[in-house]
Amino acid sequence: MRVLVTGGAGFIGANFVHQTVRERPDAEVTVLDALTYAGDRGSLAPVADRVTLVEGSITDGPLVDRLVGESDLVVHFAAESHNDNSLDDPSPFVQTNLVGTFTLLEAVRKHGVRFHHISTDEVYGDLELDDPAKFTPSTPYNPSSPYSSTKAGSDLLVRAWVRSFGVQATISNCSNNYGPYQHVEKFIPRQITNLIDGGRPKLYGAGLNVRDWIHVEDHNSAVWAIVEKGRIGETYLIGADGEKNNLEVVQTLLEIFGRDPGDFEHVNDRPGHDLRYAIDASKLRDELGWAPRYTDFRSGLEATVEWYRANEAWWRPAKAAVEAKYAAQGQ
Ligand code: NAD
Ligand code: TDX
Repeated sequence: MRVLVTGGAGFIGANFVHQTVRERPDAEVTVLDALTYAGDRGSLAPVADRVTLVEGSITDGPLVDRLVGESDLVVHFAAESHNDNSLDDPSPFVQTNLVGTFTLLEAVRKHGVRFHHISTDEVYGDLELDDPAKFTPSTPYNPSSPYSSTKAGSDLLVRAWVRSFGVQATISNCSNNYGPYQHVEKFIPRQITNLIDGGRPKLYGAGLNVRDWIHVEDHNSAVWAIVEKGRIGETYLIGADGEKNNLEVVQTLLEIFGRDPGDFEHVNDRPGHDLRYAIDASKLRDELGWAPRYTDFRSGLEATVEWYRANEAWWRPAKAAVEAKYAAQGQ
């Protein structure tokens, strides 16, 4: 099977490529990635002999048309993915997340290629901290940020291309991922690398916002389950019942590093900061028989800390500029 992975040099896409190469010897993998600040050729180095990396943008119609025409399946991870950046400059979010997804949809429509669209739980907005409810596939869309609104728009494009043009597509909306190869701008790698450097974790506001953490390997095994067994046109929510507030995550990291549980800083909050995300993944579990394997958050976090300790050469080049940008925002 010829698989085109967009955004395969980013965090989740690179882990997807590693998992695919490891578990599916007959898959021929091509990655289309613009190698923005978030993409790193080095993330694919361990599988370079099994993967063709094409440097280019999903907004490039002729390139996308050619690559899709040579594929049996497209798994679409490429996106501008960081909320804080979308508050600074929304324009690449509109280009990549909306125009890029549109460009891919036109190509899969023309060539009749199976398409899986990777999206986020943030399209549903947020939940109250004391609300027992979780997001389900019927929760109304209510995105808060330029990032999540462009992801919501891209989901709606996919749904419309399924209904209007019979495109063979599925959608997944996943909760917050953690694991190897995540950019140091994101919450968990930022705090791990601060701690490796002897610094303090930085909590936005009071640190009470809740995220529903899932290991990236579990996200990607769910994607394969949907690609192989999901019903065309359906949306599946991916989550592993991993709700934690940001303060709890920071305190677990401090414990892993043998530091004092109070040794963190409160910094400026994110404007419009979503309070809580929580996923009801029962459709995925019941219909497709999927289950997560990384159910112990603390040991998943310990393994992730070990990965960042062992792979300083991978993250170090980006660290100073990320911290300078945050410092300019009081974060
Ligand atoms: P990331 O920022 O680490 O990686 C994005 C990748 O896309 C990078 O390699 C980048 O170079 C590439 N890219 C950006 N613009 C491109 C363009 N125009 N053309 C081609 N490539 C381009 O993101 P991630 O965290 O790996 O997220 C991957 C996908 O998963 C995104 O669609 C995101 O919305 C979704 N998602 C992420 C999470 C999470 O917790 N990180 C959770 C749910 C869903
Ligand atoms: O230094 C920090 N301190 C802090 O308290 C950073 C960088 C973040 N935070 C908070 C903000 C959020 O409540 O931690 C939480 C997680 O922040 P991010 O890692 O920026 O993730 P989030 O905004 O929740 O979005 C992520 O999950 C859903 C991904 O970046 C998205 O791509 C995905 O769609």
